[in-house]
Amino acid sequence: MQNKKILLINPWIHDFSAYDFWVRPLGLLTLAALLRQSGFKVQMIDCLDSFLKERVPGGQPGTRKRQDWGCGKFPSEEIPKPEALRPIRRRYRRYGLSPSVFRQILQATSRPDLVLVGSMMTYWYPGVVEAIGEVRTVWPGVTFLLGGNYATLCPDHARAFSGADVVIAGDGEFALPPVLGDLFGARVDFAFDGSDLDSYPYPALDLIGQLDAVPILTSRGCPYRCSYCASNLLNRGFRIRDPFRVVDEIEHWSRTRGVRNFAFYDDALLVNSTDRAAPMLEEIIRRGLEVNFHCPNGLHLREITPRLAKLLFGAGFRTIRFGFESASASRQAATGGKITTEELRQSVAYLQEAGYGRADIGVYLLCGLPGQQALEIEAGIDLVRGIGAKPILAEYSPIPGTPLWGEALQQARYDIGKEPLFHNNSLLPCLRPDISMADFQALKSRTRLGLQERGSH
Ligand code: B12
Ligand code: SF4
Repeated sequence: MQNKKILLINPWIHDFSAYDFWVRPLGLLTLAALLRQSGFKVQMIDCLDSFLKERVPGGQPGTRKRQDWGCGKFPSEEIPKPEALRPIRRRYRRYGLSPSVFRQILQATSRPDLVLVGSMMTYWYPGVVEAIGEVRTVWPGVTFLLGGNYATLCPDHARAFSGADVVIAGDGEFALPPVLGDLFGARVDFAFDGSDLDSYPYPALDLIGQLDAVPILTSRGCPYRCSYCASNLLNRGFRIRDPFRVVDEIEHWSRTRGVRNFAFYDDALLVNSTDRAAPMLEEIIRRGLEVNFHCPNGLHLREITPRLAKLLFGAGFRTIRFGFESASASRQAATGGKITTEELRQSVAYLQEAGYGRADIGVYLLCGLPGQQALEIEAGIDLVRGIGAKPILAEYSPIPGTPLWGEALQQARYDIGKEPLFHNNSLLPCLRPDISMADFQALKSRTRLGLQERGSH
């Protein structure tokens, strides 16, 4: 496969709002590393790379605003809403590179033998459609393979509307070799052991511009089965890495590329912490790695002990977010039992003792679940504030195939079964009809009462 060129594309986000909370195309970068190991020539265009514009010949520095911690605003421009979203009275935007810069990059790139397109949120598929359309205009006849979360969770929709030639569900490292073998008429093997995450190469981060933050995984999947979550549909069970190998990777990016900010993408970073997170944190401290860690995904509060809290603080975990979701005991039990209110109180107390302040301890509360009353959300906000943490409302995005999907389908205000655009969390598609948008805004304001905002969220 020495001569075969593969272009990987991370498409734009089309949405009402988007913020770069360390958003990097980790799945595509992992596939790029495996492809390169097998002898393919790989190139990548990350439409969300805020620094890419400067790499275009004659390109000007972007107007992006970055924070010190490697997150910040995406460049964006207002675009017309897709037909289905016309009645929504909010502005719609394309986040990422301008299409003219994208075309310039394509023109400076030699024609690939194959294009791999990734996808993240199901409701971001218009960015996929646009990217495929743009590339087809430049290279008619080139073959497109589409994978990622949208392709996995909405395969029929993706086949009908994305414009890709082949739609591939699931982890690309397992699915791609036979497809590439058929396309190129030769056997393709990726050099990794699917049961051992440490046998994967590091993601090909050299393919994206300036590395102001690096995404890190210590595991794939999650042992829990919460009814609103797709983790189980997207992963082959719960697989974990050796904690010392994770620290090797952090040290590698820190020493070779000067990276100071790392974002954990795990679904279950703290699960089985005695064997995983605790030794990893001790090793980070022992090696004297002076870097910042961020956890935009909810961590498991149940795992926090006084020792683990001190280790998190000592190792440089700056952005910590926890999944609590609801103060209702019946909701906690019905959705999967990952946490109780007593465990929340106890864990927050340990985090405070370790040195974290109220604004540092972000606690996610799901809102807009099917049938959920405003009182339940309000009680969650008051509880989290009352124990000295920061409540963060996480709007529920209904996901096909999850246990809660049936209820969501019945109660949604939009046709979520037909149109993935309506999965958008910011539409609050399953919000009860007796909760108005004004009520919801009032709940949002309640989360901020008495809180001096600090940090990245
Ligand atoms: C990290 C993460 C984030 C990060 C950003 C990540 C990013 N790069 O954009 C942050 C924290 C910002 C985030 C935010 C949110 N997220 Co999120 N997130 C994830 C998470 C945990 C991991 C994604 C990841 O990088 N995995 C690791 C890499 C290695 O895997 P991967 O990208 O899937 O790639 C593999 C395959 O997909 C495939 N593949 C990928 N591309 C391609 C291409 C080809 C051609 C092929 C063949 C294969 C292939 O192979 C890859 C390697 O195995 C997923 C859950 C999950 N486990 O996937 C949720 C998930 C995607 N998020 C979800 C949700 C709900 C949200 C929020 C709405 C939460 C909220 N209520 O606020 C917000 C929305 C953000 C917004 N609107 O701006 C949902 C999806 C919802 C939907 N309708 O699509 C998920 C599935 C979690 C869930 N609850 O079930 N998220
Ligand atoms: S604990 Fe988190 S990642 Fe695991 S199933 Fe529940 S919501 Fe998903």
